[in-house]
Amino acid sequence: MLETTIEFVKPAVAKPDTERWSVAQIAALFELPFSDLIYRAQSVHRQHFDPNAVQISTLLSIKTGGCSEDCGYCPQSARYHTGVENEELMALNDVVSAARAAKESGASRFCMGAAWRGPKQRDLEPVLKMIEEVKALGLETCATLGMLKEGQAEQLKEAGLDYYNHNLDTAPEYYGEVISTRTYQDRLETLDRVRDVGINVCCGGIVGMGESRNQRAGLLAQLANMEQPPESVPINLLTQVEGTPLSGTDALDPFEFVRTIAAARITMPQSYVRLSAGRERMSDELQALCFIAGANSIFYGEKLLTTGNPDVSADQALFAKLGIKPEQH
Ligand code: SAM
Ligand code: DTB
Ligand code: SF4
Repeated sequence: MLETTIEFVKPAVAKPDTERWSVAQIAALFELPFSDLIYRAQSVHRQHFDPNAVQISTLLSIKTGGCSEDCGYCPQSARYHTGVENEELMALNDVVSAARAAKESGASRFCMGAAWRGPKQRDLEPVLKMIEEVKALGLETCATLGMLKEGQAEQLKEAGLDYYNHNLDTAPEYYGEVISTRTYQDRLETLDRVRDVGINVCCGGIVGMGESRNQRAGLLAQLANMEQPPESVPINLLTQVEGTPLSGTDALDPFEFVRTIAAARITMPQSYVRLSAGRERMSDELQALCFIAGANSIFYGEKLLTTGNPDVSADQALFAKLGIKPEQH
């Protein structure tokens, strides 16, 4: 198949040309013999992080389903028949109880997700209250609410939001195959708004959507070449949900997934690389390889937003077997 390559979509603030990773350089990392790549990633990891500490975040879907967007991977889009019902925004008390439970089971960050194209002002106000109360429990706060309009990032910052998650999802040239209702540029604008008000950026993507290796490298180039790369980089392995357009996509080779983690670690040495969606279908051994390749964050708790995640007891057993300790903030 003929593949067009867009080298890099320049965000408003990007690294100078001399400091950038080219897509070809990142693709060359993917081509390394597996041991050489892992050795390099683990060496970089040890220069910047405790190799035996993993940050843990718990996710809660505060507003599930009925989303207007057409993201081809997403069970929450109203356009696909996936069995996910359209629910209202959760009540404040229920969110705070879930956050308290997450803290008790060892999470240091609580991430609230909403199936919105972006928040309307009347949506944002109750979420600001949730952020304030979750923060008051002594947890780091994170939210993922879609695109932000002018002035909204300021309000989130004011409420005490520590991180905003907004993913680029894939390389610019593959993006149009997956989503049509918002552009890559829209996403970069939201990320700039978040960065400008001093909220930490959580931004990554999904692999296993049928993209090429070059396109996986292209996603990483886009992230690594931001003037300030994201503090947190979630790497999701597509969770295929029946009814979504991407259901039935050929599964990604697990070693290719580990290579993606390693390349993320090498190109973004100071970022937390989060092993995100897809862990439920990964063996302990595969997850251990991901940690060795530089992943140092996970989503913890039995559910992601609408799909499953490993049992807390399974994660605790895995951490014990590997001598990994949860990182405190
Ligand atoms: N609606 C908001 C938005 O799209 O920005 C926030 C929630 S949205 C579900 C957050 C992210 O979850 C998406 O950007 C995508 O990267 C990830 N995601 C959604 N469905 C997924 C799936 N089936 N497999 C892997 N990742 C998925
Ligand atoms: C991210 O990168 N992955 C999380 C979080 N950010 C919001 C979401 C994964 C969702 C997986 C599909 C679901 O559970 O609905
Ligand atoms: Fe909506 Fe977010 Fe799902 Fe896209 S990823 S359909 S914006 S909930």
